[in-house]
Amino acid sequence: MVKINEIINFKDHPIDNFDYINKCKYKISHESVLVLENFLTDECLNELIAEALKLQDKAFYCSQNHTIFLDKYDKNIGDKDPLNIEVKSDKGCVPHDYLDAKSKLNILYDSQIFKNFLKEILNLNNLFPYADSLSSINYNYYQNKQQLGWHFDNASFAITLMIQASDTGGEFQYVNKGRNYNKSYIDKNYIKKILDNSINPKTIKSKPGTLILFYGRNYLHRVTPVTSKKPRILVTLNYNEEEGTLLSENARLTFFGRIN
Ligand SMILES: O=C(O)CCC(=O)C(=O)O
Ligand SMILES: [Fe+2]
Repeated sequence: MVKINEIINFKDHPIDNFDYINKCKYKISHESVLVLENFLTDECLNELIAEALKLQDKAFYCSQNHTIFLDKYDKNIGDKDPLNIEVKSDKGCVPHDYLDAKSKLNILYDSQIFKNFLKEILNLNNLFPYADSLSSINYNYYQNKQQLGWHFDNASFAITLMIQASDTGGEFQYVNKGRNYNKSYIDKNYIKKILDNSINPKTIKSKPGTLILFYGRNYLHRVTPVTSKKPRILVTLNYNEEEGTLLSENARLTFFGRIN
């Protein structure tokens, strides 16, 4: 059986250590994101790169325009309202059911040590997989010219694992102001400035093996267009606080091209 220390680089990231957990908690609460470089062992990263390349031709590519809330443009509102401005997203996605049961991603995703770490850092009571067979773990492929437009996630937090960086472009950008979901607060002027490119967002250029945690429902974020032949490949590890959650059929059709 594969042990979790064959997957996670415990030397740099002792995720079951009290002091390390507190350091991570401090970071995410002060900087809004937590970036853990070299999170995976070299052996695991190499295996995941091979798996990602093997599954690449199974990716479903979607191209869509959407608002920052991932909604459709509402012609009754018009484009003066920043919440109704359209941006473009196109990327490929491999759903969970294409992964081998023995994939190290499944072992990491189900690992109690890893889930306890996430619960501590993100102050969550529970973490459950999606109840559908597609949405829990996804490989995402951003080919040349592909991007993810500015958006807020529907889920409160996001966990990503970089597998392969593009040579150029494909940068993760975010701002940590503009919305407080729990307080129903949204700053339209600030959002307009982001969409106009008149505010410089923060940029993270992550290397393969980097784990990123961020509050995607409160912080507007995007991935800039890839400008190299080499695609950007990234895994999203998607959990829910409630047991039995399904990704909506509409979202499954959009991102995976099928419902089950
Ligand atoms: O690809 C990334 O780095 C971010 C992905 C993301 O924001 C999303 O899937 O909602
Ligand atoms: Fe997102």
